Amino acid sequence: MLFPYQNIVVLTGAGISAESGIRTFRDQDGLWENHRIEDVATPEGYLRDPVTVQNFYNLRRQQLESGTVEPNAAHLALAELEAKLDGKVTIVTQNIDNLHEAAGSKNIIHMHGELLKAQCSQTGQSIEWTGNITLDDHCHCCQIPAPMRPNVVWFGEMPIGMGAIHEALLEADLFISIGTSGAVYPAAGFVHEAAMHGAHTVELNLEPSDVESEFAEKRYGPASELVPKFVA
Ligand code: BJW
Repeated sequence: MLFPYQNIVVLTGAGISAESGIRTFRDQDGLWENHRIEDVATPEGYLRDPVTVQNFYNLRRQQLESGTVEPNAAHLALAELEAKLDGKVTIVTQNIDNLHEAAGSKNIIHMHGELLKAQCSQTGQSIEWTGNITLDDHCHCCQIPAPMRPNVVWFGEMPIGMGAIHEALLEADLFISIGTSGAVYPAAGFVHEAAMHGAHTVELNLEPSDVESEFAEKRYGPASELVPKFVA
């Protein structure tokens, strides 16, 4: 049977990359077990202690650049779906890794930023980045060069691409949420928005998320098994 949808929005979270060896945030052994959110994922934390915050992201960037992290069957199945579908697949990812790109997906919105980019702390302008970001790295866009910071969205900051995301949700006939706890807004509200506009909504996760009751259909298990089966 042909996949019976033509406008698909896929929201992904840390759970889709867990089986590729990237730590999630809120699970046992997640990143928030050893770090306080307010220290490493807020603009205030960065202002208080930029070295700790840069280190937190430098270590995660090193992991991505080490060549040991590869897309898993879930990333690959989504890329295959986009390639074969007679329609549109928009991946809205909260992840800052590059595993959707590595799998071959093309239409990706990184709403919480990208680890392999740095941004000017003054203007927000971003550029491709490899290696560590240090306090000595400054931008080329300001008259008085400003420090570079990780190109990520911290609590209290505006997520990236919200206009394009709302547009995609408006048109969607299918909304799939994969590997996200539903603990962080505005992403956790997308299921409601998609359903209001008439999309069928599906949760694929290891366990029920905080917004599980909003979904019309749910399947629980590892993403690498659920996603290829669902999009086949
Ligand atoms: C598996 C698996 C396997 C494991 N297979 N599954 C409304 C109400 C209340 C509060 C707010 C609200 N609106 C905004 C707020 C404030 C705030 C917020 O949400 N606070 C909450 C604490 C309530 N939001 C913000 O500040 C956001 N900005 C904002 O709202 O701007 C204003 C605005 C106004 C109007 C419109 C739009 C905007 C910004 C949020 C920024 C989040 N940043 C982080 C850090 C990014 C950089 C980095 O990576 O370090 O983003 S925090 C962290 O959480 C990261 C993630 O992207 C995000 C979500 O986490 P995720 O991906 O869900 O991971 P986990 O660990 O939570 O869950 C993993 C899941 O996978 C689990 O369910 C597992 O079971 C599952 N899993 N293995 C399948 N193998």
